[in-house]
Amino acid sequence: MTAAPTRPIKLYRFALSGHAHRAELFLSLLRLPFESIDVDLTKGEHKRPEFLAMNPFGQVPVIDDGGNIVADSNAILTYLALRYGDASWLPRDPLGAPLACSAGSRSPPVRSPTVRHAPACWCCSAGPTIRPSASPLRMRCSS
Ligand SMILES: N[C@@H](CCC(=O)N[C@@H](CS)C(=O)NCC(=O)O)C(=O)O
Repeated sequence: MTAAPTRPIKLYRFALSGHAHRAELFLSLLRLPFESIDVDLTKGEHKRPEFLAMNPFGQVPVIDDGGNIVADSNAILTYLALRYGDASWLPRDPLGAPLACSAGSRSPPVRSPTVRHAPACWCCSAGPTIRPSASPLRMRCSS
């Protein structure tokens, strides 16, 4: 665990991205200085070479912490927890750590023919009954 960064962490995000919200929330919970950089998915900014250099998958969120580039919300949470958080955020033992990490990938525990799962991310779906592939923005969300 190290002290808070002297330079703000850059968070590349899209305002409607739930995956980016995860990263933003955790940065706030850890009270880390950060600046948000909007990547407009509707304009394809996430597929530009400079963004693909940070994340070849062309997806938000991505963080840049003093030159450490981390993409993928679960990876970002793990990085931040290990670097700036104590063990209450992420256990340091071999079984506890992966258990906490996998919690970020799990489906909600609601299973019912009438209650549909919320999509992993609202920015890529017009509603809980519409699959992300049917998104009017033609974007993809993965867990
Ligand atoms: N596994 C990734 C998924 C990220 C993701 O699906 N991001 C969406 C926005 S919520 C995105 O950038 N979609 C654009 C695309 O795939 O073209 C994570 O957890 O960060």
